[in-house]
Amino acid sequence: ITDFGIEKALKTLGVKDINEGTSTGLNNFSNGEVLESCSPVDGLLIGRVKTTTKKDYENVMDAATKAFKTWRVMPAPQRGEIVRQFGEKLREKKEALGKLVSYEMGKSFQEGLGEVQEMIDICDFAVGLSRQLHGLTMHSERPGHRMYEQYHPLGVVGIISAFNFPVAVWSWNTALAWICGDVCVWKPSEKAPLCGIACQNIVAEVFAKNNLPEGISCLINGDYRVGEMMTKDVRIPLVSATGSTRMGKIVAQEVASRLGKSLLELGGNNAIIVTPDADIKMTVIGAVFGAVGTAGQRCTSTRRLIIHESVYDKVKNAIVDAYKQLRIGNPLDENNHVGPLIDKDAVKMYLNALENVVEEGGNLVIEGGVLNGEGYESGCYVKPAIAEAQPHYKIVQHETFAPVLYLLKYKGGVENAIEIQNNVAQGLSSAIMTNNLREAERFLSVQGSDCGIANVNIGTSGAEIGGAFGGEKETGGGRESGSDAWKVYMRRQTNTINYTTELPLAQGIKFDL
Ligand code: UN1
Repeated sequence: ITDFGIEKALKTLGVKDINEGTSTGLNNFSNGEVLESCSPVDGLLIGRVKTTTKKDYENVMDAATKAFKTWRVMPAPQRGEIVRQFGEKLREKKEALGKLVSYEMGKSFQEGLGEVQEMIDICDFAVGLSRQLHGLTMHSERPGHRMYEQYHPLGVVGIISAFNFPVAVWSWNTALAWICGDVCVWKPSEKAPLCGIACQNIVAEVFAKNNLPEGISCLINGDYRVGEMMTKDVRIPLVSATGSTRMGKIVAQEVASRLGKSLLELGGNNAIIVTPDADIKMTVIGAVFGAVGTAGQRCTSTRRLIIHESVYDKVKNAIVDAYKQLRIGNPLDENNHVGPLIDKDAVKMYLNALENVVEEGGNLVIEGGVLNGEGYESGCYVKPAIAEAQPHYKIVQHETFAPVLYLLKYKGGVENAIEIQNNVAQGLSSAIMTNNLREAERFLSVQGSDCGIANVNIGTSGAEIGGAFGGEKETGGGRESGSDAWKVYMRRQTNTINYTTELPLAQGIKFDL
């Protein structure tokens, strides 16, 4: 196996053979069982991380709650300065971190770099935002009174992230939470724990240099049992969780039962509508990248193409041709387009999906299958597949986290395509390919897409950090990243101040003593 600079990257990031996977590298080491991280790229062990026990977790929460007391009184623009320094460090380590992301979870190195770029971008966004945590002022109905609202930090924010964006999702949450004055406890995916260690090492350097407690950013490791410590913990007012709808429902119920807040980013079943007025070349680029990028393991991955019957064959042939050009292999090798799936369980789910779609009557136009032999020793490399299917098939209604694309045909007006597109349980991302203004506007209108993201002449994946990111229905309803997503990390307070010597009551109530 060629090294592709992995050893050097691990060294740059301070990732060791055995990593003490808890909060502050200084005195809070983990004592739980050891988690092994094997690369889906070559099947080799990359490193090990100790998991967090209940007792370790208590130490982490002590560090976090203490750190909050220091952090919350620091003016927001000064917190922004710390986030700026964090962004600078990420720029320095972009190549190394992008490489680790690629090696630990299997996305292409280009996409690994893209993910780190999203981290840098959200830091820049957060720095500016640190001077814009605005509330409104309003006119009081009483004379000599002033009324306004302000936003205060919430406290300790819990972050649970998934393997597919093992570093960026954390940063969207944490960069905003930090400038808002919160401290964070992060449980990365147990499938990509070294990415968590690398990020913690980067941020720890920044806090140390500024004489700030590392408890502002805490790391815990392990499976759902460790996540559960946070969902049940009343000291954590907000849990932000990214992952499957199944996981999200459990988190939502746990957190709601103690009346905490949750921010959920769950599954998608994203479609591109291709109308008779679509630019076919753009459609192919958008659809193919959307379906096979990150080996179909983005929550924004394109799963369904809803194509008008009049252009169906043309679009199908163009996409099938493009799939024939795809190179599958080591994602660190920039000649390849598609890397491995995360693990063998994911390969099983992929194979199940192919079996199911055929059982339900679908037709595989690109067959798929698992790759064996030299370069594919990990057993996680699969061929992206395409199936002609019907919208109502169970498997088409389901999010399979793999490169399986379903081709669906629609007849008549764009409203029929929109109906098919909306007729699934999930509501994350959606797109229409058309040069027809009427179709595009209809798609964006109240009668249009019901998703959190609706694009015109762009695919479903690759959202920019400046917009609020998230979706409706089983996607969970949360919004992260840009726009006013910061508000979820703060508590809102309405203040009324009387600067007179009288105490008039609101609503004109007379109460003479
Ligand atoms: C995810 O898959 O969890 O829009 C996030 C995109 C990326 C984020 C995906 N910016 O594809």
